[in-house]
Amino acid sequence: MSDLLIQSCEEPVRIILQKALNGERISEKEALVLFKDAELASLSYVADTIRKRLNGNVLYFVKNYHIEPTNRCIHNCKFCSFSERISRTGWSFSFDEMMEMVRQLKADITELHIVGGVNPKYDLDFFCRLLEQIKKEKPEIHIKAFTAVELDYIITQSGLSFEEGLKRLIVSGLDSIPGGGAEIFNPEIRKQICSSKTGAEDWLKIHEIAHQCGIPSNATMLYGFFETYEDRVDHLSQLRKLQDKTKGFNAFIPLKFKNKNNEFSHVPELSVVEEMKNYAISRIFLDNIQHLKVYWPMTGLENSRMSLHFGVDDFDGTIDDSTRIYEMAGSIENPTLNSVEIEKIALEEGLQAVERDGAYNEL
Ligand code: V47
Ligand code: SF4
Repeated sequence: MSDLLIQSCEEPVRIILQKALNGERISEKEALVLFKDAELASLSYVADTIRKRLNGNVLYFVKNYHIEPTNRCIHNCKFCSFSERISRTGWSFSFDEMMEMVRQLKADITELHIVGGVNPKYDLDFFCRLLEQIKKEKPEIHIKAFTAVELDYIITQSGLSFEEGLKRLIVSGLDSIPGGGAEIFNPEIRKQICSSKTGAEDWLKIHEIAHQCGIPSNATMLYGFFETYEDRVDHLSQLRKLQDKTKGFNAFIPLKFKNKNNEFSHVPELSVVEEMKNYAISRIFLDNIQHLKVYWPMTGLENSRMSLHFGVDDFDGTIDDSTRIYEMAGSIENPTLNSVEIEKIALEEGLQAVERDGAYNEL
């Protein structure tokens, strides 16, 4: 039946999908053809087949907690609903306040995700001390912290090279780097959506150095403004090239632009069809990145469930109502799921939920 689906596609889509099903790498041009001409049902079939081949019939999740140190930020990204400039309620937690959050963590939390605005109040020494103290309190916890944009700022301010700065953070307890700040690599689009922020070259360089220093990272792509399919394919291609070199990316996380409470509120959000298509083509194109993650607090539960049929194998985390970034952009309020709820979602979608730790070891 599903092979019939592929056979019924017109050329060249049929040939490209057959190639992907055979385990062959597709080119940038071929990915573009899929974006422009492929039917959603056939993309779903191929992405789902690849997901099963890579990860079995499993839906991974992690018990995690987010600390967002501050929403006071020197940058002015037009899509941001989180920064004090837009939300009008600002915070910047002190060392002790963040340590109190760590002490209050439930015993079964295995991953701490620390990401916030770029705020000169915090420097490299501050974050190294914070990491050291967290590891003293919770030696087993995996700390995934600081986007390349935050790293760029704190390391540059310290006068160290990226390599020296990253090594200091790693010695202090940093275990991996989250995927934020990648946005879309095309410099022209970046100029329009986040002009002051770390450019694509430095974003990629910081991740490359982190991989060389022995820690993994994730990668994101923020899409759905006025970028073209060519821009998205170029973004995916730059990630695939770096991954060929370092093998350091654990997961890719596509993030569809949400338009509430930001300077781009006039830009309409993409349809769910476009969103699912983007998951599927990401899964097909990124043949060297093991996991495709849906960040459910942002995507919403209904669409997140649907994404499990378009190549996604990683549901991110339990979150425990610890993030504000997406709620502010118009997503789920008070996001939290327990493992029983994630297991139920997995089962209803024909998958088996498997708890993982921050390093993707099954627990
Ligand atoms: O870099 C900000 C995006 C990112 C909006 O690595 C928006 O495990 C859509 O990267 N609409 C930060 N997206 C979050 C992030 C992340 C989240 C969860 C897990 C991981 C991981 C990484 O959020 C930003 C930006 O691309 N973002 N505003 C918005 N209005
Ligand atoms: Fe700052 Fe991040 Fe918001 Fe940009 S997206 S303004 S870097 S908090």
